[in-house]
Amino acid sequence: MAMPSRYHHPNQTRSKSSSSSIPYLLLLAFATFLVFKVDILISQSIFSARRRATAPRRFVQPYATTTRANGTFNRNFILSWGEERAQIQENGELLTLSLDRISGSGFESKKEYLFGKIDMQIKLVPGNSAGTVTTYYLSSEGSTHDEIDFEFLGNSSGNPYTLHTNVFSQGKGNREQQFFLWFDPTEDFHTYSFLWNPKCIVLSVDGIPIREFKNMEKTIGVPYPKDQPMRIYSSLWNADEWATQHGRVKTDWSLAPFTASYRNYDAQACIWSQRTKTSSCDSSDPSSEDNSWLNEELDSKTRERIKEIQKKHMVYNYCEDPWRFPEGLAPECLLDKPKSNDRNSNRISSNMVENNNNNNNNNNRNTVVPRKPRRGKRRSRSRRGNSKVMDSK
Ligand SMILES: *[C@@H]1O[C@H](CO)[C@@H](O)[C@H](O)[C@H]1NC(C)=O
Ligand SMILES: CC(=O)N[C@H]1CO[C@H](CO)[C@@H](O)[C@@H]1O
Repeated sequence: MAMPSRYHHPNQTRSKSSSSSIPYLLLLAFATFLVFKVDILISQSIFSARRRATAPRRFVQPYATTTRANGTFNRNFILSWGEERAQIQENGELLTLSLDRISGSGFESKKEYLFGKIDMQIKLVPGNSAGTVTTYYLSSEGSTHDEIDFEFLGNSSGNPYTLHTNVFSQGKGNREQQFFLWFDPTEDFHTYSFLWNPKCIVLSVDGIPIREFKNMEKTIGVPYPKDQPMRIYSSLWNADEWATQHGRVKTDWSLAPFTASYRNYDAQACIWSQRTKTSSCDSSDPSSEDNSWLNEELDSKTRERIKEIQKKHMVYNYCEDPWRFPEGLAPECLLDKPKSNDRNSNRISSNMVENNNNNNNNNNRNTVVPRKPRRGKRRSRSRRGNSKVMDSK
């Protein structure tokens, strides 16, 4: 620094004329300026370091204060696998999943729910999404798990996504219904909703119900998901060995990373406590919360509308696939058929087989019944994408 040089020659400085001290004064002024400047720099960097240290803490804080409306995804979900491929952005209001050759990614809800009305807006992988599958589902854990599925099977450019749906109860699924959507699900966000209450499960797209699974335990003994709490899960992964056109069209990795986006998550749901084995809806004051969704049921008009939608947009229905179920269709399938005068159920089911032959002349024995993407245990990472898929044929 400049300072010491002054002390090296104290006498010389004094004995010289005032004009010769000017450079020293300048030097002193410069040194003072430098010290001051460094001080500012140091204090600035301390400040920004502190800010950096506190920012992440704020980021993962599970509960926002009431003054902060942002942070929906941070509050409700964890990024469960795929490392940096899953990201929460825009103040916690946008979540993206991506898939590359090495891994897909996924997220899941922090909490478990026993019943809920849950909306999510999703924008799917655009362009050539062949081989990719975006899942969005509710699931409990264990070998006799319950599960309610939306799965989006990608396709080559210009060809439609398949919206695949299923309902598992006590470990048993085989209730696939598939749809082609009436819009391009990659162009914009669309809302996909679960209504799950003790009476029924309804899947809706942009508020339009496309599928209902009623609680028919009492009437025909079909198990209904009502005792096991579920989490919300979503993932984007590669399933090109089966997903697109029977596995004939593979993922084009030159287009990676593939990205799907989520926003406007909104839920009314009963939060399950593992510790007390109770649901928040049991204890909550019914007058303080609007839990009317817990008793919601479809009216006959809406059921008619579902039939219309299905007639137009459904491309696969387990209830119309006797080849796959030679031992007989699921009992709930026989209920939904229009009542004929003949009450003999055997007769009804044989009529159905004939109807199927007429209605589904495109659906022959080769109908793709998607192999279910199996998930690993909760929080298991890449295993989910790599795990064996079940061949239901
Ligand atoms: C992709 O498009 C083809 C042709 O339209 C269609 O047959 C198929 O079901 C679509 N979906 C998948 C997942 O292959
Ligand atoms: C849901 C919500 O409040 N979103 C807001 C988050 O913050 C940004 C600005 O930082 C707003 O534009 C959003 O509307």
